Amino acid sequence: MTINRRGFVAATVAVAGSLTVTGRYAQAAEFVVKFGNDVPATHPLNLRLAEVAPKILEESGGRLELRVFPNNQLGGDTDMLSQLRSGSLEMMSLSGNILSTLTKPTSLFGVGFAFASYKQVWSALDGEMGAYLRGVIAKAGMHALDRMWDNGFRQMTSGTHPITGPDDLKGFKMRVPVSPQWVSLFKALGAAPTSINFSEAYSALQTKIVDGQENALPLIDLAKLYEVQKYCSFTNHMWDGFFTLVNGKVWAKLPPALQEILARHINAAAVREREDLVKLSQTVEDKLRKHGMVFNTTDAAAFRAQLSRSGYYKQWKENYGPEAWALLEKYSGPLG
Ligand code: X2X
Repeated sequence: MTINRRGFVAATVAVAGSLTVTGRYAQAAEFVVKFGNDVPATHPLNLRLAEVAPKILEESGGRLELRVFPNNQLGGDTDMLSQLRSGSLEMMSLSGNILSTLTKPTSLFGVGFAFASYKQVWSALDGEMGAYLRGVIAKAGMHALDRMWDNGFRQMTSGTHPITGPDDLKGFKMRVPVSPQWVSLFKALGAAPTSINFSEAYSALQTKIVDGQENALPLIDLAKLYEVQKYCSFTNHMWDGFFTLVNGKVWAKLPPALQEILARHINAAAVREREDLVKLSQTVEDKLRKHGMVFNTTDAAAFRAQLSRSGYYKQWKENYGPEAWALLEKYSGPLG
């Protein structure tokens, strides 16, 4: 095998972090689509995107090139979302909870302790609830692909003391993503939440601007949050997932054949990523223990009782309205 100049350049770019695909297509692609996201390059979302990018280029006959920018390289979620809206960024993956700063109902799946299993999650998001939320996103001028990526069931971590129940959260400075749903959830639990983009979360924990954060175990590991956190409490307080968003005008300009290729490959990648995350979850706890993290379990009923007492469920039921709330309870069972 000879390594030609182009091959060398491609390898250098990949090492630099943007998972650019070149290859035997000498000319620039007709459509170059940048895809930004907030998780490390080692996260299954990025590994699966890196796998389908060359397939998209190949199947489109070199017309459509997907360039992936992992790990907040293009800015934090808030920045990327403005770029996506203005059209300077073509695609991104984003938690529906964060997107809800623009499209309120897309945080519906983030209601605290709504989902208890992946079976509930995927029947809701691949079913009627997902279709409803994608409709809301379309009205806001963005196109959401059909299959969401898994970001996992979230657990709380702390640098000061283990969270064993709501009492341990009193006044606790919790980093949460930029989203009214998250702020409301942790306020209702008695904590002092601060909205910080994930791009700044590690340093906020390191400099002790906040005491803790909450995320799924695979991301706690891949983003090395164990370096700046000691305790991990199994709370499963929220499931979170990413929509794949395309700027509405960019989507409309893509010829239908290219839309189909892009959507099919990325939807398939998302479904594989869900399986990857489940597999990772089976081994990651041991790994984090080896890094010195200390684990404890908690009782969901105690947290839920606190949320009911504080009027959290009642408030969100009114906020989302009866139609959306009924759609949530159809999958989660009665809440409140
Ligand atoms: O910001 C987070 O914590 C993250 C990466 O999980 C989300 O995108 C919601």
